[in-house]
Amino acid sequence: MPQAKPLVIVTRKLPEAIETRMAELFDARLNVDDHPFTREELCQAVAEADVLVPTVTDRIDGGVLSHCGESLRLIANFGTGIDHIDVATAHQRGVTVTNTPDVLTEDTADMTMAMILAVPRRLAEGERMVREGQWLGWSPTHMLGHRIWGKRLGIIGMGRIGRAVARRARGFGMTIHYHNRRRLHESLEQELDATYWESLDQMLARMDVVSIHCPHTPASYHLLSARRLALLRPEAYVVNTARGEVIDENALVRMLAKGDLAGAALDVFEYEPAVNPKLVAMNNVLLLPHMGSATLEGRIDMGEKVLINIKTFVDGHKPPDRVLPTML
Ligand code: 8YV
Repeated sequence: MPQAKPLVIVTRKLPEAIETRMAELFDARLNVDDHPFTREELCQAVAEADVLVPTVTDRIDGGVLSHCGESLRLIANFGTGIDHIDVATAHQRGVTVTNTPDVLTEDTADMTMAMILAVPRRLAEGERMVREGQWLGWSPTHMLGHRIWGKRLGIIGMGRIGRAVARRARGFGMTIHYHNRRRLHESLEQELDATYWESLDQMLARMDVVSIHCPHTPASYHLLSARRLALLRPEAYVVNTARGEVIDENALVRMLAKGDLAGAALDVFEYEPAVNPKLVAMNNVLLLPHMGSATLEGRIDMGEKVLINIKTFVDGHKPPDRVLPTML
């Protein structure tokens, strides 16, 4: 007798090709209208599913996991960051967790590079001016920004994305500095031409641009605290494509408002999708709606990773992208 297909509950709308494959392989319950799951829906999903496919918009904490049914064995996250999932509790309950690393590295690095350029060169500001009919013509002193080449880029978190940003930024003539939990192997450091700073504080005080690429964990929550932000030079820019929680956003807003920082480019926010209205009113800030990895190709690659993780698991093998509590 053929075994019943596992019930896979997907919390958000995925690219069509992925949904089609999902429905062929599994008993897939898809989110046709793409509404973000309520907490109640999430609790119900973990109670019913064999496999749950959540995204960054689903907070799967201990409370949600306490509703886990007997059948839930795998949480195959559609995304790399897993700070929205209580991985330790999932493991205690015998639930495997996987994510989708690697495939969004280059897209996120491209977006970061665009953001590093955008604020110092005033791209969004200039575009708004033209669109609003405010451009009165060229002048030698009009819309002067700051050059990026020759400047120091400080990367916080030199993992896959941090390194991909370093490679790009070198091509733009920036010098690369980094702070990481562990120093890179000498050969990799040489290849990236990157200077390691054991002390984050000391690095911050000397950078022109600081870009965040570490995951959000209890240890990195408010890593850029008010005290650390105050170490930055007033000419410095902050770029964040990682997680909003890594920066004390209120402290950042206060510094920008006082002119203690040159600007910021933010793709993620501490309370997203809510954005501090004070940021919205600032011209020297680029605000993006968590779109760092948002390419169609990348989303398909991520979906394929999710499919492989589920299929491998269902076939009784270890899925390739397991996230272990010890990795966090
Ligand atoms: C994804 C991300 O778009 O993968 C991540 O961790 O932050 C994003 O780039 C999102 O997580 C999809 O769930």
